[in-house]
Amino acid sequence: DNHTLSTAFDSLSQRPAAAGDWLWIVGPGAIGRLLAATLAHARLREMATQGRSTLPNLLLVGRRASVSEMVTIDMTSPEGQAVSSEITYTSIDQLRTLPYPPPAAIWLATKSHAIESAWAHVAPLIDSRTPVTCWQNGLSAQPWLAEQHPQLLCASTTEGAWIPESTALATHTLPERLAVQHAGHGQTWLGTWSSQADPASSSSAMAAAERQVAWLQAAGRECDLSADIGTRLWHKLAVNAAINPLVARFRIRNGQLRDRPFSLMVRQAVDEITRVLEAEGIAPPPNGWQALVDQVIRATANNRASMLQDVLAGRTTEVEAILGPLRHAALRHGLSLTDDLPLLEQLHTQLSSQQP
Ligand code: KPL
Repeated sequence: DNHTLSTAFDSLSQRPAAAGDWLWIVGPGAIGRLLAATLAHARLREMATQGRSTLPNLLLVGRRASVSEMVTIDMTSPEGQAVSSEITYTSIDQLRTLPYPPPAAIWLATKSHAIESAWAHVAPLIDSRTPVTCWQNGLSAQPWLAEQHPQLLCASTTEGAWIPESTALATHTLPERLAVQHAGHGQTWLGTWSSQADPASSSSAMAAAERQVAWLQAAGRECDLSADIGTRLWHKLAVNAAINPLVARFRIRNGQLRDRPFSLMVRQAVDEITRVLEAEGIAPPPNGWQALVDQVIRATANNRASMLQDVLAGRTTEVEAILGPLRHAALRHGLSLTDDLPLLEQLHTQLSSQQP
């Protein structure tokens, strides 16, 4: 039971009992580090000022073994302020052998293509009522996980974060200090995946979403509930699909998309994306897709987009999670990949052939 598990856990770690709920954050990449550091810092601040905290204990979970049970995340804010937080860490292989208390919630912050393997480790350790939140880009992890687990929440965020070169994921053992650069403040939306699920499970999923929004707000992040997270995810996918494949293919920073010939390619990509989203019945943003994409390019001009970073580091890219759902939607609606999406199709072929 919970009590025995937490007692065993505390005697193993020789630390005083950590009262309260546990949140597992699976995936110590840029977003996982940003989320973990943000919540850990806010929890410490609440503890110091109020003697208690509404925020959960955190367990960061990754593929790699670490030398110690605690890791330090060094987060630098967009304004250049540095904050360090100590966080409990375990490798995903050890999750099943260490007697951690069952989590109150799980945030899956892996890359989209790592979701199945992460889930294979996590699923046997939780019950069907545990709320699980998908933080993945694109729209392939979410529908897959919805088939596996009823209590599914999804997050969509425009927070920007990257991992400085020196602590990138190169070594076999996780370093004791993990850096993350919070590149820009953004907005996060959280919602339940399916409102058509059975009413009991969807109302508890909604309560879980409200609670998680409150955690992020208490930590000072812009975060709101979304009644239609599916549409939010399509909107982010549309922006990612217009930017990421092009900058990854041509190895350029986002801002270079404003110059010819790339600006013409962005226009064509946006036209192709618009065709699919119209067929799919996704309402455009108030000023249209092109204006939204131009605005994101302007705001992130200096960025190396995530897909470019993956290409440069020789990692698997999220091309399937981002272009896959558009291609599948196009086919569902009777569009032709070669005639209606020629540029996206070409980028998909080129980038898929480069996957390690
Ligand atoms: O989200 C992004 C990414 O890098 O994946 C964009 C919006 C393209 C900004 O770089």
